[in-house]
Amino acid sequence: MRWTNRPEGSNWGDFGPEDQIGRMNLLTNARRRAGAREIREGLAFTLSLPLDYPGGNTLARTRKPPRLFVEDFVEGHPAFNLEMALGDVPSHEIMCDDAVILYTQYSTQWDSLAHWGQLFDADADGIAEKVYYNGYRAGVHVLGPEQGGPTANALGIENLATAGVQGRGVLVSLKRAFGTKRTWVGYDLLMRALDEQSVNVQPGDFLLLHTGYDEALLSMNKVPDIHVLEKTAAVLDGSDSALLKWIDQSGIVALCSDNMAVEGFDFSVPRAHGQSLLPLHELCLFKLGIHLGELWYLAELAEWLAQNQRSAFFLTAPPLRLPGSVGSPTTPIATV
Ligand code: UVW
Repeated sequence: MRWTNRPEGSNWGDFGPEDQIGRMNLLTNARRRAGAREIREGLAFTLSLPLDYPGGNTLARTRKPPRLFVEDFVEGHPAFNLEMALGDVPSHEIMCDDAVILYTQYSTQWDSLAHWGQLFDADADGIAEKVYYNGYRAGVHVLGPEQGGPTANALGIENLATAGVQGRGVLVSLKRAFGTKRTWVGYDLLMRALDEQSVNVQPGDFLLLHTGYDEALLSMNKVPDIHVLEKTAAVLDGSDSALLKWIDQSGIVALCSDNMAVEGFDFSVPRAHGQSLLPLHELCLFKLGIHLGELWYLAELAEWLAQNQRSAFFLTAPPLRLPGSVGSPTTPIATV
């Protein structure tokens, strides 16, 4: 057993001692079939930004735009627009190959359960250690450069990739409910928006929040203005315990949004020692194994759903099956 103590309010062990996908275990065959029944028109929406958005790295210093490059096919001959030949005999064919340096959490992405952990005394020895969901440990399972990493040998994003990420999605438009100014949405406001838009959230659902942040970001043409964006669009208020309780009890398998972190954060506000910086991350990724999707492009889907008085659809959103990675780009598709 990796842990003796489990965090208060966590579900560690409930899906088995070796579980690495958390609430995604609730995505059963029956729930996938229920999701597929939401397809009425066959119309599909791509829910990814172009992966070179937001642009630059001012929004998150450690996350940079993708960089494409090419290797030489033979020395001095890059494998791009390359005329092919077999030995000395030219053919009429040309070819391109490429490669990319991809910061996995730069743009439209999934956070894996190894993205956010905590100093917590899981082994009950009186000393807090660095642990992630279900007691997987930093330095033992999630390895930093000093241990030969970076690699998440447990909880890596490949676990989500093999979980069959298809099911019933529901979208609530926080933009429609609260406009495009920064609004901190706790339990009461979220319930109001769900109610006004007749969104029926069921266990096993993917809950998508459209805030309008995606449109603001796209309008900035890859030169994002962080000061404007900090005041733009709704964010969930992770400090609201009633909201956290509802997320737990709702049975959702994932929470996805068009903004940076689903929840709001303001690191300029002083905090008490040990107080969580991102309480919704703590609840979802560390305690319950609810995956977070961020920077999704939801504007067109939100618009169509509003015009058609609908909120549910079939969602397909696998990450890359990239062993050891703590996040991944995704190109989700909603079919209505
Ligand atoms: C943070 O570090 C805030 O991460 P993310 O928004 O990708 O969850």
